[in-house]
Amino acid sequence: MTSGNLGNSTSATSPAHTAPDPPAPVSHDPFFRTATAPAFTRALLAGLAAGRYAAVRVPGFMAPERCAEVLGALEERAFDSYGAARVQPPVMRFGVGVSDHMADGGLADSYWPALAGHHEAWQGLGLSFDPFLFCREGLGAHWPGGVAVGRRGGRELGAGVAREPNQGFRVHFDDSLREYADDLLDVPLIGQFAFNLYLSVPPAGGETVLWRHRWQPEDESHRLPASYGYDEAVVRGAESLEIAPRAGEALLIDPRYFHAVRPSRGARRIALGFAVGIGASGQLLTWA
Ligand SMILES: O=C(O)CCC(=O)C(=O)O
Ligand SMILES: [Fe+2]
Repeated sequence: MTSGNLGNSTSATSPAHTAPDPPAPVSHDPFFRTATAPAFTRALLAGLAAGRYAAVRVPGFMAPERCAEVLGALEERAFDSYGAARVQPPVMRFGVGVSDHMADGGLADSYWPALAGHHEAWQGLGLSFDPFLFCREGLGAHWPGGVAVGRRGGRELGAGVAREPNQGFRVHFDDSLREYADDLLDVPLIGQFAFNLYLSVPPAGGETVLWRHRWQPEDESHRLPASYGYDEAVVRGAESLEIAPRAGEALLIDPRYFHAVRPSRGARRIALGFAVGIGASGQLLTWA
């Protein structure tokens, strides 16, 4: 600390020499940052799991022609919305995820027939490739343990959904350890990520924001009634970083940091998404 102008009588008497207020103290965690790379390397995945980064971006993860094929097929279809009681403002989605089938700290039986319908709907798009398999392969290409879709009771969970949060996602965090009473997957997890591949992004808005704050019990006073989300006051004062995703980009975040998506303006914001765990087996496991 320096004492600045203390003892400098000139600046005290002459407005012309008045120094501006010193900037507010800036505190920055050098590990609360984004890495941008051409691929999800072993070092980046390990670094994200270990807390060396908050997010990893891979621009151009999916080629424009492939994005256009998936997007063109999805744009023709009607999207569902997440359960309206829990997800306000509404988020549209194509496909089935576990979050609408939670019961008593576990996964409701209703998930499985819904997942059969999900497979039919995705098959019905008539795509020339499986976009979730493509994403998994790119995600796990350099990971020694490889990648697979997670299982529960021996049954394969859903591989992913297309999500369209045009009005944004509220401030929330994702942590399957806290959401489910027991392990969601047959293999216990030692780390968690959230994966998104952006097919279409708006010209304005649609940013993903992360805050350097993880859930603590006091945060429940900020929880919005019956919602998945929290009042933004829960992250007040926390360091944040904002990511404006590009079409074709893959983003992997540590979803235990509180995060949100800002409302989009001017175009649909459609992303393929799934949860990723690092299994105690060493394999990456995905689910939706
Ligand atoms: O769409 C995004 O950028 C992030 C969505 C989200 O909340 C998540 O993937 O956990
Ligand atoms: Fe999330």
